[in-house]
Amino acid sequence: MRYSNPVVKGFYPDPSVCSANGKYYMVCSSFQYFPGVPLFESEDLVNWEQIGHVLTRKSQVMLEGINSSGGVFAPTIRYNDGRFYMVTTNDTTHQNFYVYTDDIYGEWSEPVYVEQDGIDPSLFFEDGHAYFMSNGTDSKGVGGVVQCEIDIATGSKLTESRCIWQGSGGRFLESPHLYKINGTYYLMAAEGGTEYGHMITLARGDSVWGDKGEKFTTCPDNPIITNRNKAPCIIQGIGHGDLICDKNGDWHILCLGFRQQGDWMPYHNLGREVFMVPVTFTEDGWFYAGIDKTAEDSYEIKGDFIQREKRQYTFENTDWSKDWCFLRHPDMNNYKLSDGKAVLHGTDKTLDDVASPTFIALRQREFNGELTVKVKLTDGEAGITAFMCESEHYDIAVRKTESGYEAVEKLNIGDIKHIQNSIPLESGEVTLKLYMSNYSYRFVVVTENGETALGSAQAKYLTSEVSGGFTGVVLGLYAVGGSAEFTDFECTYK
Ligand code: 6LW
Repeated sequence: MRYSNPVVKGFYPDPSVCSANGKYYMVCSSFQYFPGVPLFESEDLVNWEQIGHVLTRKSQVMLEGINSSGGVFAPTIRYNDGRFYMVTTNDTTHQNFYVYTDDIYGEWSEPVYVEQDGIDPSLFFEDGHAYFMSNGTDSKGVGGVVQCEIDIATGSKLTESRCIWQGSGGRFLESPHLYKINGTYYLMAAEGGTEYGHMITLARGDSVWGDKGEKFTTCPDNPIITNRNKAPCIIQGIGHGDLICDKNGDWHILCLGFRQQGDWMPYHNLGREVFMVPVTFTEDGWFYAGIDKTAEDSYEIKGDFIQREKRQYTFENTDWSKDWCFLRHPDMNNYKLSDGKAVLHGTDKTLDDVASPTFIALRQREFNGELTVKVKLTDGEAGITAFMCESEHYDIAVRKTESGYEAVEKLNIGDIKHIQNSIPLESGEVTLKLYMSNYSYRFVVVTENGETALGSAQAKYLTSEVSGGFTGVVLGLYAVGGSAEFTDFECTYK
């Protein structure tokens, strides 16, 4: 069959994948959002269903007061001896830790910390030994891919941390993963930074520590995939990936990439998404990805199945604990989430605060679509937000005023906080609509008198190119300073 990329759309960066019991499992970064580390399952590597999150309890991860794009960085998932491990970094507290479970559908353990610095940790298991690597600094102060052997029961180091590879010369060496294939140890990583220069690079050795137990040997044909010289091309930033062998013995890399808004519009608001590219081994024992070492929007994979795509998201067909996310550590007393209805109790925390305002969101999956929701406000302010981070977000809301109610459209772009439009309303009960396209968001209020356009704003300001950081736009429902009931939610993509 022929599949289309991305295989998972929207802000799901830094994919890591493993296979177990005839299925595939994938995790992604979650930064300031809670629960942390979305967890997916697949039968075929093309169709991915989110089955939950790994970090579901506050005790597993500290997110209090953390900055946007801080918190939970690139995770790795591995399966060994009947047990799943997820290892990650809390970049805000500078801690590397792993959690584990024997039941992929159940809860994961409390964190086990490893005293090695750096980000993007990974695990490699062999013959009863567990190796921990990260992009950090070794015991002698040498930076690069750094590895130690650990006691997997306690996280304690059994050897010193040693630099095993310094990459192929690109900046920001990250996301190292080690694999043993036909007796050779392959070390795959990303370089170039998670932007337009991103790439995946390769090294190999004859032991877990590299050739002659010393250092890994760099592949002469790096990078093994990048889209940095591909233009005009919507798909950019290809890098940070994990290697997986399918049931037919074919190899693939699941990696991150992003779709820029247009051929000549190098901004991406959907965040970094999951792409899959085929892998080819060469006669000299190296491998590369993609047909010509670039990522395309579709590929052939063996098998007779279809690629399913969800185009419509409602309260009824989503799961509050799987599909939706909160900011930092939410106080669940402020949320009543039931069949077909969300009642949100706002606090004094707003979307501009580095805190946990009353807010619940889905990832924006496509450029083009529309979101509709009925809001019944009693007091304060409540509405929809296209949310990149606390400094960049667009909101359409109902507000209580001294004399009644109003609908308001608010643009927040860095230091510019602008109310673009507001109209009086007869009651606090109204339908709000957000129209999305490649280049803009449009805001509409629906009353008995029909649709009233409040205005529009350019999508390019809700991007990493403007905001910096590593997240993408999520579509949130929020309340501040009062309570509101949300019903008839529908988000549909074209
Ligand atoms: C992550 C690094 C990266 O730790 O971005 O694209 C960082 N790669 O590997 C944050 O996602």
